[in-house]
Amino acid sequence: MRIHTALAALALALAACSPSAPPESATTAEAPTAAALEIRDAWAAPSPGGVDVAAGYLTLVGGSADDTLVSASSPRAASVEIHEMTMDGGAMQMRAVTGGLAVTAGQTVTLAPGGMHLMFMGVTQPFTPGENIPVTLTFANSGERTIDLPVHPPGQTVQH
Ligand SMILES: [Cu+2]
Repeated sequence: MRIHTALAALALALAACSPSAPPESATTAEAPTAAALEIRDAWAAPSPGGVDVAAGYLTLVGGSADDTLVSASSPRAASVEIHEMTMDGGAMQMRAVTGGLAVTAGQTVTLAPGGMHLMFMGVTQPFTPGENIPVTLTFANSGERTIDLPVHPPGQTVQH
């Protein structure tokens, strides 16, 4: 009889410890708000006269879902390509990113001097400091985003 009493007491103790029902929040919690892809720190480097290419840079911060920067365009260039730098036999070369630029959820992709960049091809009017270059970025999931790239020399921050 003593053993049965001890077991009953133990069972009561365990029952007291376990919650009688799941917390309210567990059943009414909403899905986290979907975060949008962000475009930060966009700028373009000045281009010297007589050169028909120019480079633009920016930082992409992935949202809740994976995305891909598929293409870019600008009224200031015949075409805009997404370029990456690669080492080829000890020489730095650039080439177009094939298949788009992946922007994984929550990850940051930086386009900066010496690395990936937007390459403006067929530029007829040089990029001069102080002006803004409109660029439309097309993403597989986020659609089109049109932004302005302020033109300034590398290393300078944007003047507000
Ligand atoms: Cu390039």
